[in-house]
Amino acid sequence: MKRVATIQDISCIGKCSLTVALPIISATGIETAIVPTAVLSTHTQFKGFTFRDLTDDMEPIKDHWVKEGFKFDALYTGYLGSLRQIEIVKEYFKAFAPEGTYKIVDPAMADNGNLYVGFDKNFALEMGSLCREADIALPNISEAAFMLGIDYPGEEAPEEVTRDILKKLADTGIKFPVITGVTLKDGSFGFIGYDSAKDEFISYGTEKVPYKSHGTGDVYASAFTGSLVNGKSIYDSLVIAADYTTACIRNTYNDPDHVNYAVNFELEIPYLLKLIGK
Ligand code: PXL
Repeated sequence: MKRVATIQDISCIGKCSLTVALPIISATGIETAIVPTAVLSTHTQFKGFTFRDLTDDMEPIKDHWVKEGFKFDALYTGYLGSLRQIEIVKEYFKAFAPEGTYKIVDPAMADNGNLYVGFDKNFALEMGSLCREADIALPNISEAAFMLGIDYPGEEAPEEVTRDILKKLADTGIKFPVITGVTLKDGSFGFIGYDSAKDEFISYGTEKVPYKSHGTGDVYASAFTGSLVNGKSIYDSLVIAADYTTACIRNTYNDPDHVNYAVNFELEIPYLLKLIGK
């Protein structure tokens, strides 16, 4: 069985980070090891959330895993709570990601042009340094702009602007940046990526649902990881993740009882498995 380790927080209510990554990646038939970086009562879009920092546990967990000789097919990181956690994740990469182990970084830290509560511009630049160590980095357009220290170009930035940002990310040393949640020229919704090794842009769009929610980046990155580790190509995995995430958004949009803090990712897991061919 394949094994992934994912490093991010537990938001007890919020359907994001580990409470999304664990069920989605496990459902695709992959053992999913977790490193919880913090425990929050809710994600940070709620007011008054509690936050228990688990940074001090991260290195002992790594050291124990090294002693036990655990191996991973991919390391996938999402929301990280501090600069020190970014540095510790780099140690995980050194310890567990030899050639052949995918390093997937979702620099989950901003949306709609705003950094999440608790982050500053310096943190965003440091996230850039983690993305430089990744095989694939999956920022949204806000995160991409913050990592470059440039003005936010808006959710519906023209494709040329997004491509320019991707090139700039590659110029900083990020090998394969993929900006998710973009609206393409034809009005469809998906991703644009830039493979610097091939000097090639890739993109894909699917039907746009007029609904915006939290946690969709986490759903996307988790489905991407599950698909990639199941042997799909990078491009096919990006497409599968786009189709699945859109289905989750559509499901939520059509559900009169939906919550306003996350998407109905659970109800579309059978569709994800179908896309992966499971
Ligand atoms: O979905 C990203 C995310 C992950 N973890 C925490 C968050 C958010 C977004 O707000 O607050 C704690």
